[in-house]
Amino acid sequence: MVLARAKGETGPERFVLTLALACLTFSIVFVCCARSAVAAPADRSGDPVVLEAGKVKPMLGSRPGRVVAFAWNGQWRQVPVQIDERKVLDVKDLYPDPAPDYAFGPGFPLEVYADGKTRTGPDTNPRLDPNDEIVFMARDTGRKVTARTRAGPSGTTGPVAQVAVTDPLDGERGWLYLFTSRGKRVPSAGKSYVDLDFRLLELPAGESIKGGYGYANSNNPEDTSIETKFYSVHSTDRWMDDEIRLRSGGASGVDILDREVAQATLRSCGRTELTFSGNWNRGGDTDEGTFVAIKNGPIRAIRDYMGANSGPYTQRQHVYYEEREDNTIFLRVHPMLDLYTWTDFSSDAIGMTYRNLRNTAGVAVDGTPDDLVPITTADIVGGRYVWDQLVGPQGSVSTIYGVDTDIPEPNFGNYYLDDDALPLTGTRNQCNGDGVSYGASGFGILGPVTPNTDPRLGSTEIPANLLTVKRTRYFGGPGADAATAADRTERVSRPLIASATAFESKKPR
Ligand SMILES: [Ca+2]
Ligand SMILES: [Ca+2]
Ligand SMILES: [Ca+2]
Ligand SMILES: [Ca+2]
Repeated sequence: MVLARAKGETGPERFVLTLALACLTFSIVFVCCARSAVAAPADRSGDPVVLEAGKVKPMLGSRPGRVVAFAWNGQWRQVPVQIDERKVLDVKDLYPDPAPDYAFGPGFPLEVYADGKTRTGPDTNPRLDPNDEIVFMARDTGRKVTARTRAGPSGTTGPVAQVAVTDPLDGERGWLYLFTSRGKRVPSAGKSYVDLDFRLLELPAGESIKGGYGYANSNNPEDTSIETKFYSVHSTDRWMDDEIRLRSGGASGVDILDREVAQATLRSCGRTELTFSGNWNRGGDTDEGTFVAIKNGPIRAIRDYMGANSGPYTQRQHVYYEEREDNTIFLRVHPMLDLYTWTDFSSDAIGMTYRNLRNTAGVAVDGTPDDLVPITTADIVGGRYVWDQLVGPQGSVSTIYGVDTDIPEPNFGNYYLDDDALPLTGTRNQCNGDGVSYGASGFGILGPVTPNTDPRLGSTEIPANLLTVKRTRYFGGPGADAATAADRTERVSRPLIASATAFESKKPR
C-alpha cells in the first residue's frame, strides 16, 4: 500500500516528490486501516520467519552483511536478522575429484546453503539474489509504522522493505522493516539466539574443513555443541548425537539422550548411524561423507551434511533455532528395505511420560514395555503431520513429523520401544549405544521395500522417487502436555506467512 520507488528515481527532487506522495498515501492508509496494526504474532514467539529474498524485491542486490532489521513500537528497535545464501551446484562438487566409489557417475543439480568453508563454496552471486533466505523471529516483529513516524533509524539508508508477517492460525499480523546499514550496524544487532561450536577433532592443524575432511573411508570425530536458552545438543560425528539437555521452564537440565538413531532395516545392524558416519569395520566396502554447510546464528545454526554408505548424496540437514530444531532427511539411495530414524533416550529420561497423537494419555518411560496404538500411513500422508512427546521434570521434547513423497502407496509408521531388558545382541533394535531402550521413539518407513530415491539411478521411464522426512522438535519445560504438542503441530503445518513491499522512509535521524 505504499509507493514503490521507481527504478532510477534516486535524485533528491524525485525522492521528495515520492516521499510527499507516499506520505499522502500512507496517511490515508493509516486513517482507514489503523486497526489492522495489531501486535506481533507473539504467541508464535519461538517460530522463525523464512523469507526468500526473491519475494523482497527492494533488497535484491544488497550486500548480505549490510541488511539490518528494525521493529517499530513507537520507536525503532534494531532486531537480529540472518541472511543465508543459497546456490545451485552439481552434487559431484561436494566430493573431491576423482570421486570416491559410491559417488560414481554423473551428478545432478541441487540447491543448498552456500558455505565458503566447505566444498559447497560461497554463493555464485555474493549479493542478495532470489534464492537466498532472509530469516528472523516472529517475536521480533513490531507494529506497522505510521506516516508521522517514518524517519528511518540512524545509521541506515535505503533500500528499505516493509515485511508483513501473518499467522494463518489466528490472523494476527506483525511488521518488520529491512534497511541497509551505512556500515556500523550489523545484521545480528549484537544478539545471538543460538550458538553453534563446530569442531572436527582430527582436522590437521591449520587445515580447513574443505581441505581436511575425511571424505572417503574415514570417520570424522566431532565435538560440536549447539546451545540456546531452551536447550543444548551435542554431536560426535555426522549422523551421531549423544546429548540433549532442556533448559527452560525449570527443566532439570540432565542429559536425556543415549543416541540419535538412523537405521536401515530392523533385521540387521549392518547400516546404522555408526556406519553412515564411517565408524565401522568396513572390510572391503567403502563409505563416503561430506559437509554441505555449517552456519552459526544469530537466528539459526545450520549443520548440513551428506553421505550414508551407498547413498553418498543422502542428506541430513539440522537447522537449530532458539526453541526448536528443524531436521530434514533427504533420502537419495538405491532401493532399500525398511528405514528408521528415532531418538533413543538414556536412563536419565526415566520418569518422563511418552505420548503421541494416538495415545494422548501417555505411558511411563521406565524401561517396562508399553502397549500403544500405532501411528499409520493414513495419519501422515497428504501433507498431514503427526506428533510425539516426552515430558517430565527433565523438560519436554515435542516432535512433529511430516513426509514429502511421491511414492505410490507408501508405508509409514512410528517407532517406539521402552525396554531395559533387551541384551545388546538379542535384538536388532539395539545396535549401538547403551544396549537398552528408554522411550525410544521416532519415525519409520516400514517397507517392505523402499523404492529408489537416488536421482542418478533413475531413468526417464522410471524416475527416482522423492522421499523427504521432516522432523521439527520443540524443546520446552516440564509443563508441556498433549495440547502443547497439538498446538506445535498446527504451527508446523501452517508456518508464518511473510510478504514484502517497498517502503519509503524519510532521511535517517
Ligand atoms: Ca543465491
Ligand atoms: Ca547471493
Ligand atoms: Ca514403559
Ligand atoms: Ca539405548
